[in-house]
Amino acid sequence: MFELPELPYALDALAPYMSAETLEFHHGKHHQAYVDKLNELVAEGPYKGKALEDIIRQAVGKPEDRVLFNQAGQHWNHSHFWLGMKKGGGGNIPGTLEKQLITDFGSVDRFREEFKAACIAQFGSGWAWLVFDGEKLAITKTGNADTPLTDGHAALLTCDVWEHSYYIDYRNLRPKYVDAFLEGLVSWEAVADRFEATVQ
Ligand code: MN3
Repeated sequence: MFELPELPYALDALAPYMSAETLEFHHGKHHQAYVDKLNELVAEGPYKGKALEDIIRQAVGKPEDRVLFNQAGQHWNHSHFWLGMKKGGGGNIPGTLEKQLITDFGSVDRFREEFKAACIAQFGSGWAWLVFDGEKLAITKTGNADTPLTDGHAALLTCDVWEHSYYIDYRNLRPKYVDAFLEGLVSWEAVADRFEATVQ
C-alpha cells in the first residue's frame, strides 16, 4: 500500500508564500486522491507489489496503463515537490551547487529567469524541473503527470504548475506564484543534497 507522505513542515509554515489552505487541499486532498486511486489500481494485476519507480518506468507510454501511470507519476512528483520546499526557503545556495548553476547557466539570476520562464511556458497542467543529466544541470518541463524519472535524468527541484498549486493564493497569476516559490520556498539544502547524491 502506498501512503501519503507527511509534510516535513507544519501546514501554516510556508505562509505567506503558500498558505495552509493551499497545503490542506493540495496535499490533503489532491495528493491523497492520487495515492488512493493508485492503491485501487495496483490492488490486482501485473503491477501489484511493485515499487513506485518500477510502476512508473513500466507503465509509461502504454495507452492501456495511462490512468495508472498518471496516479503513480503524480504521487512521485508531489512527494518530490514537498521535500523541495521549507519554511524560510529561497536564500543562499550551498557552494558546490551554486558553482554548478553558474557554470551551466552563466549566473544564478540567469538560472532563476530560465526556471521561471519554463514554469510560465508550460501550457496547461504540469511541472518545471531542474535536472542533472549526468554532465550538466538543465531545466525541463513535463505535462500532466510526466516525470524526468522516465528520461533517466536526476530530478533536483520541481515546481508544480497545476492550477491547484496556486489558485487559492494567487488566483490566475502563475508568474507571481513562481516568484514566491523561488524567493521564499525552495529548500536549496534539499536540492544540494540531491545534487551531491547524484554526482557521487
Ligand atoms: Mn499538484
